[in-house]
Amino acid sequence: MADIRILEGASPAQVVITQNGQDTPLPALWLRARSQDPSQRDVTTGQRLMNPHQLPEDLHLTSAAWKDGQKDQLHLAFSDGFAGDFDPQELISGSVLTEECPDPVAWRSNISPQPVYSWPDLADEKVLYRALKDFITLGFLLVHNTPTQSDSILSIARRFGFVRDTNFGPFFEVYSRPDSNDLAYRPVALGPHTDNPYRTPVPGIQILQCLQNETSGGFSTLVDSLAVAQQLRQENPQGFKLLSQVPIRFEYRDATTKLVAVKPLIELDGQGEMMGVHYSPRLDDIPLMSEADTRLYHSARKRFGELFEDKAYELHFRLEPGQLMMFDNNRVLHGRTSFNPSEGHRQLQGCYIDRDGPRSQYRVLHRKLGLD
Ligand SMILES: O=C(O)CCC(=O)C(=O)O
Repeated sequence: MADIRILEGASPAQVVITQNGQDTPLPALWLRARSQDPSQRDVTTGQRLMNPHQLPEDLHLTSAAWKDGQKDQLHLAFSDGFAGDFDPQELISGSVLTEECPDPVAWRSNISPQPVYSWPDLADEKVLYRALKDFITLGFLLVHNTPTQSDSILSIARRFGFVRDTNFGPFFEVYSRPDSNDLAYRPVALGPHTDNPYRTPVPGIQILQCLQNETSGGFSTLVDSLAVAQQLRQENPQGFKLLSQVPIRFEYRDATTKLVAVKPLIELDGQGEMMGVHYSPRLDDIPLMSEADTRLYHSARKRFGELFEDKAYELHFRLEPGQLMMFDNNRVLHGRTSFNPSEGHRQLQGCYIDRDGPRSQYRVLHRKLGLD
């Protein structure tokens, strides 16, 4: 439990946050920028009206006191002449930068229960909240009993976020046709991959909905790259580092489009934590490196690929008409087994939405359902 204290006798005045018996000083520049005073922040949007970059570098507190002797409002005065009230709870929550979403939980093929929801049930906000929480944690959802009109996928997608239009249109039809502009539109097996690594930004979330499958094949697969990358990092830290540092090139082209992006296969954040992967062996080229570095890179990528195809990590299921999978395209890889179009028609529709849609809805529902 954290607490805000004024450091007795400090000069200049000093406010600290105390946690687990340890004091951490709150710098005047940090405090001043957090002011919620209406002269500093717009009351409706919470957006700042002043530019904290312009504060004097030697800014310090000239006084700190509890307002009216109560510990629910701090009154702080600063050397640039500004003085105002500060809520200690706001300072405590602001002391940790968080996205206000649950942390991801890596999963393998034995994940239980699987996050399966029925579309009509998602009309209930409590169920929707649970589904969003599962999605953020696990990176995927399976939704059954969805409407299957020819453009239902768009209204389904809009339930979760904003649709990302691309050169394939607001949504795309996945059925077998000769000479089509992507291997996804042929009956061949597709190994685990992320979609469109050649775009900037890469589409965040993909929805694939089954409208028809009269064939005995065309099973869907999902693999959590978080679980696979944890394993690779443990087995071969040097290989993991190479995959996260060496940029590779992804390309897509057809008669009217040429998309190219150069980036590492594994994307890390500033703290070295996994953000996601860009993985599509049918679309990538590695840079020219020395013989030795090429072998090292090859062996790391080969092992990564083996793990992606390892059944211990893979969910393997058949999407029936009206069922869909929605997955974080930068985290959860998808694939399908081959099918024989002469057995009958197989048709899926797909579309992309931005990654932040479900996260925004989750936060809004969290507050609305009184869970703050
Ligand atoms: O046909 C499928 O099940 C998946 C197609 C696919 O992987 C894609 O469109 O990216």
